[in-house]
Amino acid sequence: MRSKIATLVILFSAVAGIAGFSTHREPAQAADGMRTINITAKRFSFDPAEVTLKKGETVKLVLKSEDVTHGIFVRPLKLDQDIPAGKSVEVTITPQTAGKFTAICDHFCGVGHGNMKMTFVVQE
Ligand SMILES: [Cu+2]
Repeated sequence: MRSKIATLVILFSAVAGIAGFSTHREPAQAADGMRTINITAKRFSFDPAEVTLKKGETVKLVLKSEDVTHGIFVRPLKLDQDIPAGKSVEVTITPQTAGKFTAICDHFCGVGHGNMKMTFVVQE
């Protein structure tokens, strides 16, 4: 009787393994090897307020809005992306110029919209 149960357990584990019900998960970053940076937009700021990048390094930005639709615009980084209300979007950027760049929210989001900014520092 005991060995029957053991066989069933082993069988179930094998089937579950084949079906991909494994509890082991690789971190998302390992899939494409890109550094991922999370930025949260919320009336009327970005968090973090400053992000440091490396010239020539492609990074994935995961942009999330916790309230209304925002935008993020930095011309020198060729970044111009809407961040839909309550959602996340992913974009990849590869900075080509070192420097300090100000990102602005370019989707009207309320009275503090004009001051909704963050900084990207691109190191040589
Ligand atoms: Cu805004």
